[in-house]
Amino acid sequence: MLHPNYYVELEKYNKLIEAPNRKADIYNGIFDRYVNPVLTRRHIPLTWKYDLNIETNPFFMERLGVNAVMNSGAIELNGKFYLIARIEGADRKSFFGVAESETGTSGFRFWDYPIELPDTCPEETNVYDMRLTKHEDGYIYGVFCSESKDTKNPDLSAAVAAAGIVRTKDLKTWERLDNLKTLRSPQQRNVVLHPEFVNGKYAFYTRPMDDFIDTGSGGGIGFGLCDDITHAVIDEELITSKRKYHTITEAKNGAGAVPIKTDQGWIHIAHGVRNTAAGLRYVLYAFATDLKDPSKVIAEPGGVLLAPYGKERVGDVSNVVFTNGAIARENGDVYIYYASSDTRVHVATTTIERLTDYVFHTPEDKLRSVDCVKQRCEMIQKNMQILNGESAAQI
Ligand code: M1P
Repeated sequence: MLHPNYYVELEKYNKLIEAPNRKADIYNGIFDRYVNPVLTRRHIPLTWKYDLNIETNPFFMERLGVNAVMNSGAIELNGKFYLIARIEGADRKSFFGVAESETGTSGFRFWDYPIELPDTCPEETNVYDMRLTKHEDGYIYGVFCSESKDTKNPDLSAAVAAAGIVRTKDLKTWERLDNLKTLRSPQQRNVVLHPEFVNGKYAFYTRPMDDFIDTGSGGGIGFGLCDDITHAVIDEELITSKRKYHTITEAKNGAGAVPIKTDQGWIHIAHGVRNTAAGLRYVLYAFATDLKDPSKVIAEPGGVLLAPYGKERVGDVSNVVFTNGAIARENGDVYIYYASSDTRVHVATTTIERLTDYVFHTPEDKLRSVDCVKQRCEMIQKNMQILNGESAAQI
């Protein structure tokens, strides 16, 4: 028999999902943040957490709790917005669920069941952070981190990260392909499939790393080509956006959303990581690559595109924003889905026109204080001339 508390909790759940969202009153001219997150652990359907039967669950307890909903792949299909969220159970294992919305800024509702990926990899312990690519070959690909215990290392926490690959046409039926093999990098995370063929091959953004946490000798976001997506092997990885000393990417960086095609180049929204006394700080940054050669960086604004702000700064892994999904619509609107502090998912909206202006006209990082302050003073000086001209005109 159904527990009566179900209806009490259902009312709260529906109220949460039906709550409207609105733009936050924070201005930077680049994008708008929204007041409410679009997905949290409270968005998880009750049926995923509770045993609804009063006989087997008399106290209406959460039997299978959910800790967080975060890093989400994003795609638009038939005018609707879909997020493939990373859902972390109370048991620390992550899995994927599809949430659907009409507006992209509110009303995200999970489908009835989470995704059950084909179990082709017996050593795989954890899966997370799926990037969704609508590829020109007609499939939608999901590339995610497939994590296993490092059995060669006696440290209990030692793990190996690889890129798992699935494909689908409808987000319902998933075919699992072989994990990506990168012959020169022992570990991979933050791998993204480029939406178009490059020189007739599948192209991946990679993140070469020597270790599970430290990228070590990995110099930044990699790029590699492969012939066969069903047994994907990359021999050589070129470095596109490089890690640089005393910048937001010093400790590591990684590809985020699938690059957005514009008239002037591919726009990438990635994450950069620096180390601080309070631990790693993750922020989003953007850069553009050449339309014909997407490995070639043609514009890289200095500094942060989006950093953790206010409540976003606190969560399971504080001081983190992370994206693995953005939707660019035909009308030019762009929805950037980003998680804060490995705990919840937000949206920021902008347009292709604004993003292009940001990427191509924001000054680059001059890398040294003396040059950075000079860069700023030059802008101030021009502004002073404009302001003085205005005041003179008013006299
Ligand atoms: O905890 C912050 C992020 O850490 C990892 O990112 P990266 O591989 O760049 O360090 C990922 O595990 C990501 O899921 C997580 O949000």
